[in-house]
Amino acid sequence: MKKVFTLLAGLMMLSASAANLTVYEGNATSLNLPICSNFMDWAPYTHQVIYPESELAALMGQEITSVKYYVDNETGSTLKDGKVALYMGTTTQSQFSLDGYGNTSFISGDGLTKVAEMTMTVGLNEIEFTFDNAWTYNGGNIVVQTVIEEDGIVSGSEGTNFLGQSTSAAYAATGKSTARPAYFVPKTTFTYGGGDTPEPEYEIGDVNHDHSVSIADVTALIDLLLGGSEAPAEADVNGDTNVSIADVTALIDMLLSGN
Ligand SMILES: [Ca+2]
Ligand SMILES: [Ca+2]
Repeated sequence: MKKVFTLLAGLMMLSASAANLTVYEGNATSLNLPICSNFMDWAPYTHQVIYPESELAALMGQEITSVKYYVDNETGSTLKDGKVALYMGTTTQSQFSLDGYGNTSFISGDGLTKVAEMTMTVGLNEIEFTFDNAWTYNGGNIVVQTVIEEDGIVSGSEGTNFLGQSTSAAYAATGKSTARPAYFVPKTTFTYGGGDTPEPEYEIGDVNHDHSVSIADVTALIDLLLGGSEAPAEADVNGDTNVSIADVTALIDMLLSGN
């Protein structure tokens, strides 16, 4: 009976619910990234941030469904209105490089996908872009681009302070006609895993998970029964929801019959 529960628990764990990955937690602040509210009336003012692959292991193969940023309201900042679009993509660049004039180049927008847009409102502590369609991450450095899409009203010089980390290398760039490197990365939460985690697929009888059914699986199954260790679903060869000596017989029959 214990083995049945083990099998059921294993199957239930394959369906994952949404999870979060937060990167660049810190108390440094920026008026320019991820969205520069002082240029909220200067569409299409653009911001790009690179997130190196080394920070993103938890996201591998996952569907990302939102990106969230954090406002430092303790500095009394205000968030200007205006519509902002958010794009996701990957890049081989690990940072932005300087040209001889202190400028840089944006990563081409051609490979970026627009996933969300929202109108900024005053007083938010967190700004979360919920994606219209999930964006699947399959490795590489992520680039997130925000673009002021429709002008809002900007009065005075007050801006929105976002929390994050200062950096020595340029992981970000901002600008309109000219891209300038920036030495700040915003605290960012990626929400992922809205769908089911893909199940590894093994044939029934492939007890040792080497993607073939052979005499080695008989040995593995016997070891497993003698050792009392947790049985994979594939070990239930006869399909009676229990893993027992009867499955050894069923597996040998299967091998002998060539099915
Ligand atoms: Ca096998
Ligand atoms: Ca069985």
